[in-house]
Amino acid sequence: MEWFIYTCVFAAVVLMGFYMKRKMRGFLIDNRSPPSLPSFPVIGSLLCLKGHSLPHIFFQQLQKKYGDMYSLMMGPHKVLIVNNHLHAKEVLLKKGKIFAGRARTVTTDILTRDGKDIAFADYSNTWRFHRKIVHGALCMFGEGSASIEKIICREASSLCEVLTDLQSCAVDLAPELTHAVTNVVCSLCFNSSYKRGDPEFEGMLQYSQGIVNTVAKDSLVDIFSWLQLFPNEDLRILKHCVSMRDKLLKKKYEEHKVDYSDNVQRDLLDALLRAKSSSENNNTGSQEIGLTEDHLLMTVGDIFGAGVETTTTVLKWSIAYLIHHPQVQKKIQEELDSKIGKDRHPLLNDRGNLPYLEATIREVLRIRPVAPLLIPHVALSDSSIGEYNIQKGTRVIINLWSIHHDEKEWKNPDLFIPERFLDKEGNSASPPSLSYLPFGAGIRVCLGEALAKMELFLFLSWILQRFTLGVPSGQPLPDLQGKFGVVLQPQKFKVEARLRPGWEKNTQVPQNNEVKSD
Ligand code: STR
Repeated sequence: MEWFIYTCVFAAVVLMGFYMKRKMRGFLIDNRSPPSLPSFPVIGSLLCLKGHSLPHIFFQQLQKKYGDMYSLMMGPHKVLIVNNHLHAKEVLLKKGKIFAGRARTVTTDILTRDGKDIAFADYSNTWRFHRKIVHGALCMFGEGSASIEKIICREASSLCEVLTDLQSCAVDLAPELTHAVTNVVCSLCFNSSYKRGDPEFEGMLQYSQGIVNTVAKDSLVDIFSWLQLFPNEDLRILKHCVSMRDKLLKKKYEEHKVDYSDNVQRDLLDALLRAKSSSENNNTGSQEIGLTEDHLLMTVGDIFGAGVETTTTVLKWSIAYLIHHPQVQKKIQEELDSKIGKDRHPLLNDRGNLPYLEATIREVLRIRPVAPLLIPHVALSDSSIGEYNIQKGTRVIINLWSIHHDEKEWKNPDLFIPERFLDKEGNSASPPSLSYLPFGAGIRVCLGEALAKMELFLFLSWILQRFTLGVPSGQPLPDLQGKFGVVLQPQKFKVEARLRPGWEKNTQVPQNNEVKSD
């Protein structure tokens, strides 16, 4: 009998042990993984996402049910959505290196020759090396540099000339804005610029839009790569646009190689060629470190594409919001009139004196972030975010939209209020919330931040010094929702630019700070 009791107790202990172990494992794993959307074999959570054309807004809404951080399955890929700025900073800053990876997808592989660029390439030594060179080259032309200011002012001046000619017509400003911004980036990358109507420029406009419409927007083919085996209209467009871009890049590259000299650095492409030639001379082996022709072309392509698409998009959003808020436009103009007047054009030095314009730019970047979901990061090893464990290989989407529209952080986040970036006296103040990352953060932070800020300030100040922008009669106000893609673009809209009183005759660059000479 005794042995029977001992056996029963022993069995009970063993069973209890198993039970506890399972419980504990459940606790350790389940309670430390983020809440998850329902998921089915093969398709994962795709049924839940179906029918939502603005994923940043849908992901923001899902917070109500799942909390700030939750996971879902995009087909076979585990994806974590981060909607809160503290978690976002843990990913981008505190654990920046761990989350510095990028996923390879069909569309970005086509665009970047299998990840030989900077924005979409996975974390590697080559990537770090490239980024360093480009960063150095951009700094050279960067803040405080007179040459970049001159280039932007030259383009702002011809943009204002064109606007004068188009005065009082209902025009889509997008091609003109793109032209001006393209010429700035073109000067920086290739030391060249385009005349209006240049067929090469027209071709560029076309291919760039084609790329934005088809690349990296979590289309099905990026989730299930085998779908590329079937006919796919988006992939056909993307390949066509990429081949147009490649022709242009190759032409610039060949031209630069012909008159390259170690002693002169005219532009970004020269800086890259110099890095390639010095690593070859030092026998570092440009192949190993990754300075192949492909890498140089893809890197320049990135900077060129990013430089054009992002700044043009923010200028379009700025104009859309200024048209919706004429009182904001008026305040900027009053500030420009009192701090600059009509006898000279705006300069970078004026930035500190025009806090209302600066606040408006910050507010535009908050309310309509260029890349509302950034570019997804990938965990390079097992790690954690907040209280949750995150497995290696998880794709991490930072929802900048939620971060910039967080009601706990921003009062009336959906309203356009530049004053939130000013103190009571109307001077520039640090952002009222830390929930603000328009250029991302950490080791993949936007390389063009300084350049973008210079361009936005100069273009907008030049335009608003001379013109008042409004809706042409009979036209609707611009739509403010946007089309989701690798950048969040506004829908096309028409604008009427009217010269302000006092500018009717002397519309061009004032005499005392001529910028047309190079
Ligand atoms: C725009 C179109 C093009 O011709 C080339 C590129 C490559 C770089 C991309 C760019 C695109 C869109 C904006 C991106 C940029 C890299 C960084 C930037 C995605 C697709 C942002 O993160 C907003």
